[in-house]
Amino acid sequence: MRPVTPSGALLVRPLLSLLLLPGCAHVSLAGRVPQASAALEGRSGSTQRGTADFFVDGEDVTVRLAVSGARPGRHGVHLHERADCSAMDASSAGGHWNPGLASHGAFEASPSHLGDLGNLEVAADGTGTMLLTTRRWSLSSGRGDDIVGHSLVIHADADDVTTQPAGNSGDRVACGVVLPSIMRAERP
Ligand SMILES: [Cu+2]
Repeated sequence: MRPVTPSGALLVRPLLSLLLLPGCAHVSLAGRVPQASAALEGRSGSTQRGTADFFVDGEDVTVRLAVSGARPGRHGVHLHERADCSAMDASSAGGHWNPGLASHGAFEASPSHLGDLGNLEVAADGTGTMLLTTRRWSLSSGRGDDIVGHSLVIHADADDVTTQPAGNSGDRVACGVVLPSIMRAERP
């Protein structure tokens, strides 16, 4: 269908947003190149896959997480300390990224770890997306709040954002190292 009148054109936007539902998370970041990404691979027996893309806009850092082949339900998501997903249970990623030595909590809660991202909701079809923006992180700054050099981990269970030190979120079922993007389209 091709809109030929102004009123017809108004229909295009809602139709497009229907086409861009979970699994294709380009809704608000269309055309932007991530400055860093983590390619997520299944661990602890999971075959799920996914991508976490990180975008910088002034002081804001946005993470867009998308997974497929995951178990439906809520899953704790954290940035873990070490850039190493090599272990089959992702234990090589170490504990939560927590340079401030704070207590574990919800995303951006006070207190919380710098790596606390809350929970990812996975739908019945095994896909899930998550979009969060924060000013607590930087990217390729070399500072203590730099997300590069850590790993993004998805857990088998929901993060209760209360239990120390990791929200009782169970096995590590996906892991990916955060790496600066090769494509630097937004850099001079
Ligand atoms: Cu974790």
